[in-house]
Amino acid sequence: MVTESSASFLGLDLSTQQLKAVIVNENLEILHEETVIFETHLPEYRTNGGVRVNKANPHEITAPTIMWIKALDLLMDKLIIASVDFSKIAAISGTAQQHGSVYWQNGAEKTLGNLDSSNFLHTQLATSFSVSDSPTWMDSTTKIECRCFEEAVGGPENLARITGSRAYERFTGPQIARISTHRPETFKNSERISLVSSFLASLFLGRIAPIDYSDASGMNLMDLRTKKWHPQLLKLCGPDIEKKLGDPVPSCSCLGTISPYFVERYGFNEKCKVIACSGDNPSSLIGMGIKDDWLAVSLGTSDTLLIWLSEPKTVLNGHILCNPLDPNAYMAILCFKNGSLAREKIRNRYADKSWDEFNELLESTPRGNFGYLGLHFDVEEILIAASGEFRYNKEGKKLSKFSSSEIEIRAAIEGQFLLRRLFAEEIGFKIGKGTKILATGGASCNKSILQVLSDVFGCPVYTQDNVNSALIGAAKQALIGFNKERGENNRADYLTPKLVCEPYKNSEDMYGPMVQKLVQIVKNIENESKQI
Ligand code: ADP
Ligand code: XUL
Repeated sequence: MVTESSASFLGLDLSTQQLKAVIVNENLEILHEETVIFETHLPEYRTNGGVRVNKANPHEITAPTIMWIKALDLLMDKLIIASVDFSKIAAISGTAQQHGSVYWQNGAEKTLGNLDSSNFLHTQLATSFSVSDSPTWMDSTTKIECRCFEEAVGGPENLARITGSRAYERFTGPQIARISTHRPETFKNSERISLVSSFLASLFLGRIAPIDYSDASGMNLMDLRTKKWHPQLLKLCGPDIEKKLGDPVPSCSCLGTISPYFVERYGFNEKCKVIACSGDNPSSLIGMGIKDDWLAVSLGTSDTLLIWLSEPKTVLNGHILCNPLDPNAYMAILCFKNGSLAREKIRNRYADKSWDEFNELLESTPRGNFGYLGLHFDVEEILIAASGEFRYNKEGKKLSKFSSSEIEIRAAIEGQFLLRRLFAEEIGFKIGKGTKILATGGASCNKSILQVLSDVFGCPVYTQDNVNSALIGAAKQALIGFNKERGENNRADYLTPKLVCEPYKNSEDMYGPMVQKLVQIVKNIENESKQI
């Protein structure tokens, strides 16, 4: 039975489409949850799915910064209506879309520290941003800046070794560099620059919050090993950038106590701690509670793999971030755009739009699918520069179609997971005794699909009740930071995954060689795509 008698913790998730809050107790049991959806609850900002695409330049994808603040005002009101006792909240933390940037106007920090508790935040902070529309992680206007970042340190491989990623258009360093070159006056008038996560923390702190190490590693700016901004890369971002960014801090560190605004307006305890916020991927890692030998596989719109690493590998495919739980460890993110949408396409085409029929057909085919393999890149894949449909037989010969719906279905699902395994191994994930997969996201309710995942990786697959791992991760950050501040150790066992499937005996004999074969197939596909 969940009671509200003890301390509680507030976690927020400022994602692309919505702002969510969860309040949990010390056992991470959920007491309240509220959501504000930008497109529907704040239609006055005219976003699609929380963002605006510039018609004249479709690569420019932004979100009105003030909309995020108004969403917080609305969310707080929803929590009042839900009778939340704010005085019991011991600590707050948050998570947000990674890579986006917020530009505070000169004088904004002063305004933030002197807010009138009888008024909304969004009315008081309306003129606090020098750039009114924040570049988001979906923005890809920075091709030129990306090349400059790579050239500045001697090429993509060096940039990946230093910062954890080669230059990516959505990364914050190139975003900031673009603003400083295209809008020098605006840049000059920006007193501070935040990530979306540190911007969220700033609102609660009443001053500009530092960026945490994990989210900082999604900027192409920080040296992963020293955890300091890299001087040559910083230079590309414009004058006084060091002052504008401030020094990054360890994840889950306590930044201070909540601003008087929240104490007076909502009745927060003045001792309530604000814990550093982070990006949604690091927070998901925290929320899922995975460690060394766990692989987190999110089967959402796109498929994302999160991997715990003890060493920072240099990879040109994927991203290495500082680990939010262990200052000496790292984490890897592998994102595959063709996830659920590709599975849905296959279902619609070969299984009459029904997951039940899809599963029946999938289960009616043998593991290994007689060597038939399918790769479906309906949108250009991130880690493989290719798009289109590719089918192969056992000998690696290209085919235009397979002989039956069930072969098509198994070929596509095995192809997806073999590809994920190939990149996971390349990035340093070792499959062996004790390896476990934690599956999340929309498709993780499908046991037939999870069985293929289990067979291809040769390890058991678990799921967890809490689907929004980033949000629960944010609440857990609050709890971790609060305990650390009190000098107490954190328990590791808050969430208990449930075993769903185990691999069939000898599955490795089948899939091990198939992964090897895939190496050449991927090379061929990339070469073919280059020629088009
Ligand atoms: P997002 O990444 O946008 O948060 P979700 O994690 O909610 O997305 O996943 C949504 C996807 O889940 C849908 O596109 C749908 O294809 C997939 N899905 C839902 N139910 C099933 C099912 N029974 N089997 C396979 N996939 C499913
Ligand atoms: C990760 C990435 C997205 C964003 C938005 O590199 O771009 O996952 O964090 O959610």
